[in-house]
Amino acid sequence: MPISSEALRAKARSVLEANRVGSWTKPAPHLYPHLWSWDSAFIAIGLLSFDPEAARREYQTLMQGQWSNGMVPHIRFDTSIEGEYFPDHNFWGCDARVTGISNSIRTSGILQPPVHALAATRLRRAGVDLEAEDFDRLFAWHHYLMQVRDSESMGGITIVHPWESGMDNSPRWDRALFGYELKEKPEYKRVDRERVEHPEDRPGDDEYDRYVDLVLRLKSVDYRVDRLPTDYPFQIKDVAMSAMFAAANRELIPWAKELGKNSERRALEGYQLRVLDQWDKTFLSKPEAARPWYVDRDMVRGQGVELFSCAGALAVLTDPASLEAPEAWIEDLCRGPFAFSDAAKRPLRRLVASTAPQEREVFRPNLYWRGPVWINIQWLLTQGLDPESPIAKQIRQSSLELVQDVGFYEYFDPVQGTGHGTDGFSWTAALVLDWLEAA
Ligand code: 9WN
Repeated sequence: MPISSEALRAKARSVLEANRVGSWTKPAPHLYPHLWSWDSAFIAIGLLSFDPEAARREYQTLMQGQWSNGMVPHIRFDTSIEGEYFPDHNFWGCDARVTGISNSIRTSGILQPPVHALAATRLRRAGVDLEAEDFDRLFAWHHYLMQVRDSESMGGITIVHPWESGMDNSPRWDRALFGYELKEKPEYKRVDRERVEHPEDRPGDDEYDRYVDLVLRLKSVDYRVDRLPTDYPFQIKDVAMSAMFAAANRELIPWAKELGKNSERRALEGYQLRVLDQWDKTFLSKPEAARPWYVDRDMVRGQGVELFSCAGALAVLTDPASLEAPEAWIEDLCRGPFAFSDAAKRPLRRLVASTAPQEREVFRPNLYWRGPVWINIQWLLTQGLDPESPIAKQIRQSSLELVQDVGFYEYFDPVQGTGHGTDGFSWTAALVLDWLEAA
């Protein structure tokens, strides 16, 4: 079906406007009432198409949550509201003693994927005036990721909680999450399931028990990942996060040059080499396989997390030596492990599901990161591919058609072709705007 660009653009814009709270934007009207890190980076990119000044404010509000150690936290809370989201800022307990920044800014104690430099670069290319201080913040963020989250110098970012990945209940985490004994069921009350049409599309209580247990363990060391006890059960080098890091880090190098920041430039070049030189050693699944595939590395168990998920496909952002033709590779994956059965109601043949349909035991087409198609993943894939290639055009076109037909949902069931999670989802709108702008 042809895309009606003007109508889609107007609807996308109204989604972002409806979710706007002063200088920043909620990911969704009811389910997510605070500022989320990678959401706001995507939102800033979308805002560029109609309000560059709002894009700058969004981006800077997000980055002002940065801790004094460089970490950009996954949530910056709106402290004027209470009880609308669990866990709230009181539960996290990240006050100035923990964050090293003013008590007037309350955040969570973990991170999300480092797409921030991608957003900053897009803003700068569009003529938004970012300052040297904005560069310094990004540099401190990348330095933190390499120093604290890659303390072994393996060239990959370690996450310590599934929420850090942004792909919370992905089956990638099942073994690590359920592979340790939960000594005591934590006390808490979740509110997310009251805020969606289909509560069964959200992660289960078993998962939440462990999400909360991990938060409590992290809280006991003031979220200092460099001080985690040796028995901390969830430590995984995240292949998607590391690919996003490499793509974002690459963008920072010319900015450092432009500012004449030579020691920072050298450090960033060093980070880039660290990731690229060791990419295959850290993430390549089976070196002898005809088709390369990339998986997370479980640092506790010392093994790869063998699974076909969208995370491995995001290697296109990194440009590793083992990946000769990323476009042909994605085409091949879409015909192989990511192919949908012929019974699928929608022609989503060129979209990459969060978990590959071939992973029959764990694939659930409507359940969050266990199968649905997410728009930010399709967008990230298109950033790593030649924009003129047929596959990049197909991913973009199929995504736009899906949103046009179904709505601005959080995620989409690729078998039924239906929208799930929350409606009015900001990054779906933002990235649609960006694609329309680029067309
Ligand atoms: C936990 C806001 C966030 C996204 C994540 C998505 C979901 C939160 C939740 O919503 O996670 O951080 O409560 O489920 O998984 O990617 O950033 O949209």
